[in-house]
Amino acid sequence: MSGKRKRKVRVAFSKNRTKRTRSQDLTRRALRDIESVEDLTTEERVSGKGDLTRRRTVIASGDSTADTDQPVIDVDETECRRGRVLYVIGANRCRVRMDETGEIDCTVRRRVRTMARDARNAVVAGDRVTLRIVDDGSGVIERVESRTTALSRVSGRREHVIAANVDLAVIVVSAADPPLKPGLIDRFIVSAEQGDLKPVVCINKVDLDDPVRLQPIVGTYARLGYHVVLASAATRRGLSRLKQILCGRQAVLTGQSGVGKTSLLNALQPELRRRTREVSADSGKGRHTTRVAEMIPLATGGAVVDTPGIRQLELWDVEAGEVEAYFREFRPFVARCRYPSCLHLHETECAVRDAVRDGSISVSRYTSYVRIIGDEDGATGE
Ligand SMILES: Nc1nc2c(ncn2[C@@H]2O[C@H](COP(=O)(O)OP(=O)(O)O)[C@@H](O)[C@H]2O)c(=O)[nH]1
Ligand SMILES: [Mg+2]
Ligand SMILES: [Zn+2]
Repeated sequence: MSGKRKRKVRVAFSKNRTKRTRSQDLTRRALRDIESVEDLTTEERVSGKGDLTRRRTVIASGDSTADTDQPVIDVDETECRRGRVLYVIGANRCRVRMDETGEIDCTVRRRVRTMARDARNAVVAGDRVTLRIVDDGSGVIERVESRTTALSRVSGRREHVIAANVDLAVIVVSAADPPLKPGLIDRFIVSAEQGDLKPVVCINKVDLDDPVRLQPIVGTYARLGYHVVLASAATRRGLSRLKQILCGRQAVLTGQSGVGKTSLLNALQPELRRRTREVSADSGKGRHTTRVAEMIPLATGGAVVDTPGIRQLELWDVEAGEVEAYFREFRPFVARCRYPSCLHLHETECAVRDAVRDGSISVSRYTSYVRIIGDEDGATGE
């Protein structure tokens, strides 16, 4: 929870440099004298963002709550109920689970939408809301409470909040199909840390690979202090551990599409029977996948938000100098760099790069760091 944290102010700035080359250069230069770096260009696809007007986050001084975008609206509480948004239906409607009992379809009152930073996403899964029940039995959302945490990504040029008020981000990847990319785990970790969520790494589909091969990756994240779960929705391996981690918590399952997020939820709570990517047996066609983020209350207490796949994760507004903060193992070293503003790329007397050389920081983590900084300089990788 982040009652107090620095306030982020977003400012637009335009860029029309040729960044692709620059960012690749940057990566190469930074990694040149560090051993055992594989060919960077084949390991991950990098795609340009184009010449956009982009936005940057400026950390402003002073304390504030995580969400400063929702001004307080005065509502006559006596005729209102409180609830939690389960999922959004189109532009202006959502399904809400009320605190006392029952679920209800709601519309979002216009003034709530106009006051939200992003009117298209005035409410998201996990939002706590105050609503009034109207004559036809449906609800009208009168107020959205400040978000304590928010997992976001970029959609087009805009911030898209995926889930609010959750404290764990279970980053689901698969051992195979789609293949495991550590760089992607690191990106999801950054976006979780940025939204004040605690990351958990879950490697699913371990039935498709030799778990011994996964040990180095498990080691990397376990050493950082993150929970790592080897799981299989198919064989139920790791499910009791996952259940334990989720029990009583507010979590979001995040990760690429097809890694088995929905399958894991179904395996944890079979009565859900949520649709996965399987081809439907009767029609033999139609691929059903998770289309919207949906909060699902767990029988064990707590709730999990299942999210649609993210094909290309775009980080929301991370400033280059801010990235090091989300690589927790860098922290002991950054203070020892010669330059206070060191980005640990090609500055001299950089303690972070020394730590990579002597093995205290893993090359794969450092590579992810350099790529993320490179993206801020223009390009976005998957
Ligand atoms: N072999 C294997 N396949 C799995 C496992 N978990 C999910 N799948 C398959 O992976 C595909 C995608 O699963 P789905 O749950 O829709 O992924 P999501 O997009 O992350 O929600 C489906 O065909 C699942 O049957 C697993 O543990 N092992
Ligand atoms: Mg799904
Ligand atoms: Zn440095």
